Amino acid sequence: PAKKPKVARLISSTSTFKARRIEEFYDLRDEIGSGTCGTVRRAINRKTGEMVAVKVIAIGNQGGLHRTFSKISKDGLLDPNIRAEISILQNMSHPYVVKLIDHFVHPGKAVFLVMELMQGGDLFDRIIQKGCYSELESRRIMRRMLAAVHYLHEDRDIVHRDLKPENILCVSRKNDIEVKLTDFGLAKSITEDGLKTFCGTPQYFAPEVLRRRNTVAGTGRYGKEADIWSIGVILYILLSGAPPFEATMDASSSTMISFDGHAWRNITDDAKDLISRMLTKNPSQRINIKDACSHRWILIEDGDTHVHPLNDPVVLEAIGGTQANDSCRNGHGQEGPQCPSPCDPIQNNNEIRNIINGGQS
Ligand code: 3AM
Repeated sequence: PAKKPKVARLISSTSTFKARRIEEFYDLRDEIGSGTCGTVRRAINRKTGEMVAVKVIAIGNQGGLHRTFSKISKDGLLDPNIRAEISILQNMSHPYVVKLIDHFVHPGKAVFLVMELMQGGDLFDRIIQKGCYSELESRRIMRRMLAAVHYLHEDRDIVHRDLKPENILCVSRKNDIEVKLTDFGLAKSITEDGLKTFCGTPQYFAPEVLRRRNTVAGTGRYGKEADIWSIGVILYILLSGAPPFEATMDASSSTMISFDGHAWRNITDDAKDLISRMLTKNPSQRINIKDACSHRWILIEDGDTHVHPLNDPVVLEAIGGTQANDSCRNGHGQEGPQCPSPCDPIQNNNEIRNIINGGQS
């Protein structure tokens, strides 16, 4: 009998990956956007009509996708990193984490991650459009992101390692608050020793991550605390429309954070206290995720119906099935109050984009 080709034998030997063709199950449509990991396209489930987003990670130099090929070799074998990303996503179930619905491997060509469709674009673009968020809105976004990170850190022992506004997606165009975390391309299960690989986006790097990079032998380690630092940077940007540190790689290890600018005039001390605790340089003194979720600024009663991370897991599971659509499930159809600190979006735009991107695409 004819021997099965080597590649097919190896692919089918990894139970996680199915050699099914995506076209049989999904009608691939227009491109939504592109990132460092390839393109994201809209698609429709042929059976149910459900609209989804499909992240296409190409192998080889096809269709203008040139960037991620090192992840999969040309003979179609999956790189352990991408295998790890899929495995992390497959086991993820949380109302504030973008859901992986399915995945397809086309040996030698591409990997397709079928994801829950987020209709509202990313938080980065929202910040650029709005200039900055009001304190009420920022708190509501933070609650959701802290709940997602609480799930990663406490329930799954995973560090995201690339928390930034580009990886926070909005459920709908009409709503500024309902957000979910995505892109686990750099996420890792934490070991007792802590993580050693240097990765992420410079603007959001914690000092201990920078220190590790600057050590020749790379002996430094970093863990969950680095994610908290990144959230602190995001909160600072939400409230002020500007980043806390210069884009240079060493800024966060040498500069004190300042709340001096005009934008901070009307921000409460509680908000500043949480930011200071998140942006504490010594990781062992930095606030942890549990305490951040229970910080008094986060717990202020403001009518938000957000799912608290310490709620019953059964409640979380029930709400986790909610699909993205144009009407907010929490009744936040209306925009929150306007930003109390008058910031000038046009003046800030280019500067923010440059600084946030930290010189990276
Ligand atoms: O290229 P832009 O920034 O417009 O918002 C994400 C980004 O768009 C979008 O794809 C681009 C590359 O990451 N994106 C990622 N995941 C998505 C999803 N699940 C998504 N859009 C909708 N649903």
